[in-house]
Amino acid sequence: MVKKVIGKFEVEYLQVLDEEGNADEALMPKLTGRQIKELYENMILVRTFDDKAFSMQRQGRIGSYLQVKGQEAAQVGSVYALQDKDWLFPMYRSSGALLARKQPMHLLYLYWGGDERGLKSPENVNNFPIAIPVGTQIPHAVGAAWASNLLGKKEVSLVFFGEGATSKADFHTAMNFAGVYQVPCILVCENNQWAISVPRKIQTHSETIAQKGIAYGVKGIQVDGNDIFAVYKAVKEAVDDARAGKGPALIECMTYRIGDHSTSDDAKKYRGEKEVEEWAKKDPVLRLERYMKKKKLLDEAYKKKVLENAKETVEKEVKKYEEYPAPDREDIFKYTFAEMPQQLKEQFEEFKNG
Ligand SMILES: Cc1ncc(C[n+]2csc(CCOP(=O)(O)OP(=O)(O)O)c2C)c(N)n1
Repeated sequence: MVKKVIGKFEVEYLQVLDEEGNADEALMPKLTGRQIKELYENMILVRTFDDKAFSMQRQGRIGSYLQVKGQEAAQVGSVYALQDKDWLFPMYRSSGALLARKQPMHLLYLYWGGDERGLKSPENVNNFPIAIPVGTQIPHAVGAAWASNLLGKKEVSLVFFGEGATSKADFHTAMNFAGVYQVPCILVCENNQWAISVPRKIQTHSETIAQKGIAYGVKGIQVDGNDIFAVYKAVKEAVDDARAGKGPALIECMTYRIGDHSTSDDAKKYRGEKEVEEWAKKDPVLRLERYMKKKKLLDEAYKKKVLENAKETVEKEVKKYEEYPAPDREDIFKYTFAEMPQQLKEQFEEFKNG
């Protein structure tokens, strides 16, 4: 691992793949050719899902949507290090992580179509619902990790948040708790350089997010977040350590939000196109393709097939979403309280009698 002094503090920095797709073999995580292809296929599926979601929002077929574009490596690489029994705490930009973590695609479209049933986790995997309030998922994840320790389970929590969220009390409370109780929680910051229109430079006076770990006695590392091998390696080591009782880790993935903040935003109003173009050259999908080409893991026919398969899956899942039965209107009465209060019972009776 390279120690890099960034500003006043020394933090570890990890990059395995350079921008041309050359790997530092000494740092390369243990992955078979099949696993590398699986990571690639997952990233293409996420991007295809994401592009479709964006265009469906423009067509009025889903509601507001927050694009993943540019952050696929940070999300897919991180969750690849988890076991199904581990706990994932996603934020609103974590559609890629959820897809890679077996959340059925049509359910994700359902959620973005405004139907909360889309967030129900499949039975065999522990996905928490998406948090829309900035940062509130961080103490939840740390709390779940604490519970795992108290129950003597070897389950790890992993939580995603942006660099903007690290300015919130939720982050600091969670970091302190994680450090004091040495909980098995991996805190993954997707530093995509912008919190809506607030650039990282004025978000925090810290040169890195990783150094914020120092104050709490939590291991902090910065990785090239557009390098899927660096992300996977750092998270896998942190997950293994956490599972072995060695406590939490803060992992800062340096990445970039290629799209607008959300479908209600226009980033051209506050950031230059040159910056976006520069980051587009660091595209995580492009970088992995370059590596795979060099290793003879990818040729044009395979690439075409992967994209075709992804498009076919997305179209099938969109159809499933659009044909999904509407929720029962009685559910609004049934699922708000564990037990209906008297007043609601009366309203429910009135509702049933039309
Ligand atoms: C508690 C709370 N305050 C404000 C907002 C409005 N808001 C939505 S996203 C966002 C910026 C968050 O930026 P960052 O944490 O860097 O994540 P990113 O959106 O870049 O992935 C804000 C202020 C919110 N959703 N929740």
